[in-house]
Amino acid sequence: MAAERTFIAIKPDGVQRGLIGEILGRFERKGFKLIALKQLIPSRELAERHYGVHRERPFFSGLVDFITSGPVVAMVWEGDGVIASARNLIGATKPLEANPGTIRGDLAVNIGRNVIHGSDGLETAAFEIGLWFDSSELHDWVPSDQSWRVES
Ligand code: IDP
Ligand code: MG
Repeated sequence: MAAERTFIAIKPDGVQRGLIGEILGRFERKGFKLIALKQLIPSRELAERHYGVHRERPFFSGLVDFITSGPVVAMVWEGDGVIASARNLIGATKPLEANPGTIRGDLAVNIGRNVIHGSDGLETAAFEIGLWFDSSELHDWVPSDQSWRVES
């Protein structure tokens, strides 16, 4: 069975606030494997497709304005249970309700500036990875210390 993968993006507020290293470090230290990483300013079309499920919501156009306003750091992380675990590392959508110890709980105060995105399920993850990355940008590899994290 193919290993589980999720799409994670540091939003423009996280990049502008200098939180890239802090956020990457949390995923690295947890023990997940980085499969892809790039910085880009998303086009409006990409942002609208990414947030397509929220198209009818009142905050949609503001959300698209924000996510296209500057560089985003887009990533794919891999590991058993990574989709749900990443959501736990990220914390609740409303930063004031996110638990301390989570990225949003520790680093954000506002729902419209909540620093990071993470896929919310298997189908969404596959859709978002395909939307943001070409398959040639995904790199499988074996970390040299893998046996110290995962039983073989
Ligand atoms: P998620 O990012 O935790 O998965 P979603 O409900 O999928 O949360 O919403 C997507 C993004 O839309 C949120 O991360 C947040 O930035 C923004 N958002 C959601 N609800 C609101 C709102 O009520 N006002 C403003 N922005 C919102
Ligand atoms: Mg969501």
